[in-house]
Amino acid sequence: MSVIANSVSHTPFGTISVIGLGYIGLPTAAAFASRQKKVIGVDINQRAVEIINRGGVHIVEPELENLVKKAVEEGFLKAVTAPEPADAFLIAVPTPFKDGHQPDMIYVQKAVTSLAAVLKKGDLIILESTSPVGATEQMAAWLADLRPDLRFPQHDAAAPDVNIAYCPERVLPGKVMVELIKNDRVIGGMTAQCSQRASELYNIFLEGECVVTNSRTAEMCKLTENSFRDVNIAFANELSLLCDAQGINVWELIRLANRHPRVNILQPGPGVGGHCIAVDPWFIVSQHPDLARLIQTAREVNDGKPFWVVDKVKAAVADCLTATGKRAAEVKIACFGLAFKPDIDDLRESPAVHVAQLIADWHAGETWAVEPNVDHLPAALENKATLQSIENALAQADVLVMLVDHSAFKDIAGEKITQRWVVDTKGVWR
Ligand code: SAJ
Repeated sequence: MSVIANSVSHTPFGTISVIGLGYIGLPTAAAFASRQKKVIGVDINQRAVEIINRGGVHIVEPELENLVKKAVEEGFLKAVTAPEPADAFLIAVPTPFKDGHQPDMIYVQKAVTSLAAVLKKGDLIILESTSPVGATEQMAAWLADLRPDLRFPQHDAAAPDVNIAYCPERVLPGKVMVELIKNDRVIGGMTAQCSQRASELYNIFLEGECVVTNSRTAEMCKLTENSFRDVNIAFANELSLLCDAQGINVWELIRLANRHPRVNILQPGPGVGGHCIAVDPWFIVSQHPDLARLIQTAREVNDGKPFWVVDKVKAAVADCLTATGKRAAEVKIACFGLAFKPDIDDLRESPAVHVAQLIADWHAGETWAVEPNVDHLPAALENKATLQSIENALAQADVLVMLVDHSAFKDIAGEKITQRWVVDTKGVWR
């Protein structure tokens, strides 16, 4: 491992192309454009391309809209639906998993196929999408098949026509524009020269360091970071089950244990969501199911948590029926929070939505969702639940289910919660 200083400078990159204008690609394109680089953003989503070319954004991320607007107005950023020639190509397309938790590299393959047509000698290609180990070598093999006229690093490490590197994104949704600039960057070139070139590219806007390794280590590094977090959250979630069985307050327990100088336990919740932490560990497991036992178990613990929460809700409702004499159809259950984590509006892959859906499918009465960050329900809850205000839920619901520790929920004063049946997965109203 070595660190490349920010001062390195060789042939400048005239035009930079970012393929995939989602949560990572668009902020990255905007970051280059903000440094007065000519940036071509590519996305197959025509609507997104039109919005960006009008200076708008199709995703919510603090500071992003202003940057995109300025970049488009000043002529540094344009969006298109098919690649055009450039000096560097960054691929930031989704890598979901398919059946059996196998990584699905189809979007990377499509991006590579489309850019191959405009590739020329001297270009740099960087894969940023979270990928299984070996994906960069696979990408280089696809390119060699598509462009037999060019020499790639696997053929000529000393002087390839095209440099290739894997450089994972590591930014936290909600803080992307800060972390993109400040975080250190792991640079996994197929050769030392590829790493050098990739570092030069990121140093256009990076304030963190470029830390150089090979492509396989860089691929594994990204998977490791998110698996580490998943395993640690699973530990907290497992503790919450154990504490419940023992009549112990898990949040107090964690607070106490964390007073130890070498213990730092994360927080339990209704499960793990988002598009990264609940997905990426499977990329390790799928390649080595026999070895990745802890990582797989952590996934199972976290994926099992929503079902445990629903069992708690069922028990609360049963108790409520006995105590009040109401029929199930008369009981209102209010789910507080639908986002995949606090203070964001992103409901995709959210354990809170999963819990609300399971409750709505089971419950004979009304299921209410309280989510101040959205103005309509996701498809999974359409015709099953209704969106309600905090006030209505507190005034009228029989059972409260706390799923996301949004600031607006943490601010609710204890005396306003008069319900006897509260299932609090975040320890906010304890
Ligand atoms: N969560 C808990 N307990 C905790 C922390 C988180 O239950 O103590 C839950 C959250 O509620 C959420 C899920 O975990 O449902 C994931 O949230 P997160 O904030 O841990 O992570 P993401 O998915 O927003 O972003 C992660 C980050 N990875 C790491 O922190 C190692 C980010 O740096 C990555 O760039 C991002 O994944 C990604 O794109 O891979």
